[in-house]
Amino acid sequence: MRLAAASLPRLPAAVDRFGYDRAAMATGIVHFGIGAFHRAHMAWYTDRALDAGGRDWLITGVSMRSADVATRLNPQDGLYSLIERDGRGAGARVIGAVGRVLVAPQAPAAVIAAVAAPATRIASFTITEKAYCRAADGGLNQAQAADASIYPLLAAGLAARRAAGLSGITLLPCDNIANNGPVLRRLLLAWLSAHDPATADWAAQHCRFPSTMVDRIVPATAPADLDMAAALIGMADAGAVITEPFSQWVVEDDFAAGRPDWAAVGAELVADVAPYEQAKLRMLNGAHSALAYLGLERGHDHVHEAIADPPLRALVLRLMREEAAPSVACAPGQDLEAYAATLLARFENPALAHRLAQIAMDGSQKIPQRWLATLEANRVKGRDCPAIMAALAAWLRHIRGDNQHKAGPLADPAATALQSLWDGGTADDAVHGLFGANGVLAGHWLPSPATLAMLVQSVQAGP
Ligand code: CS2
Repeated sequence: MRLAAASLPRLPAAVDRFGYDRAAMATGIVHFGIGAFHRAHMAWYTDRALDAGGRDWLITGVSMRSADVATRLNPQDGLYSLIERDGRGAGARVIGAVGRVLVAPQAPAAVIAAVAAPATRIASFTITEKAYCRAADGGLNQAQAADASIYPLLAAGLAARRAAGLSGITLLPCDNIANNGPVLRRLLLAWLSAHDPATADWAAQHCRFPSTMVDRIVPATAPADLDMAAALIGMADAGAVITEPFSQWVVEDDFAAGRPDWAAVGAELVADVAPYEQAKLRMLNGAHSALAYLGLERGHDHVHEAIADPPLRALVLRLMREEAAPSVACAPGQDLEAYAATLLARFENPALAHRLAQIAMDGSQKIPQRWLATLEANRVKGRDCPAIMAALAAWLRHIRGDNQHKAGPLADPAATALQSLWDGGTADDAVHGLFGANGVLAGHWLPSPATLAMLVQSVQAGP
């Protein structure tokens, strides 16, 4: 037996599930990038908001590349189980919020029609940092954007809305990018201005681009996880997702045409997301990336193993408390000491098997907002950041290929440029090619020559 609408009555009573009538609901959200993270986060909030009495917010998921999620979820009527797991046990809930999954390369017209549908009020995104197609100067890389990105699909969908006299929609980015709302707005308007100026004006006037801070640790689902899910729910589920009990979502409350009542189910709707987003990117994600590069070097595979390694644990605590936290402009009542303690406990969760190699991917896209923003804020104040410097050195060795036996070949959209930093074979070339004038990551952090010399030494010193 496999999870689907027809098999719902056969679920064991202990499995939590949605209670609303999906057939009576319209689709209000088109979500781009329907991977495990979305299914454990925004779809879960939306599912419970529908259970609390909301209507017409079903989600059409869009996969930008592979048909994998569609082949898992569509035969199950979009249903899947979300398993929350920690050292004490596991609990499952069957989520009903996803109606169907489209595969953009196979059915671009259906994706455009979904954006243009009168009932659609939100388009949301978890497409990973690189899929926003940002150029080094922060503008849109038009060539990348022309190649199977979200932009041509959104442009056609929004143009159709404008032509039909429909309302604007909210474009809601849920990726780990600082200031993600204004960033998406700038990039999308850049695409539209170049290709359809009238729709650019219309979108600038009628669409909204709120920023969000999203947080839930969701490892990629492994085959053993699906077996565990089947044992819990008493039937096969090819779309099951495993996550931690913790979840946080801070959303700027600025929507063009309404939103589900996410606040009723635990999301925080605020006027300014920046303090939460800074704390999360610099403390959680900053610690994660440090654990990834330093942890792989020290022979670990998973986050919970790396955080139990005493020198690494001390380094991560220092990074969070003494380097990242003081760089955050806090909101009233925001307690970063307590936040660091919660993060530590989450990293220790032994039931997640969160792979360091997964976090180590796409460093060039992640490190600016995770480490370089912290380094720059501290530099301006004259404070050193030895923990982040050690992590940066580990990343440089990772680029050189030191962790290949564990992490495989360098997975990064800038892999070619990064690897060529090591062409001359010296740490000096690599460090200056990264952070010197015209370096691959120049501009985010403005280190002195002495600081760069220290980084060179640290790379050479090794783990
Ligand atoms: C991780 C994040 O893979 C990574 O780079 O740091 O996916 C992290 O698990 C999430 O942002 C947690 O909310």
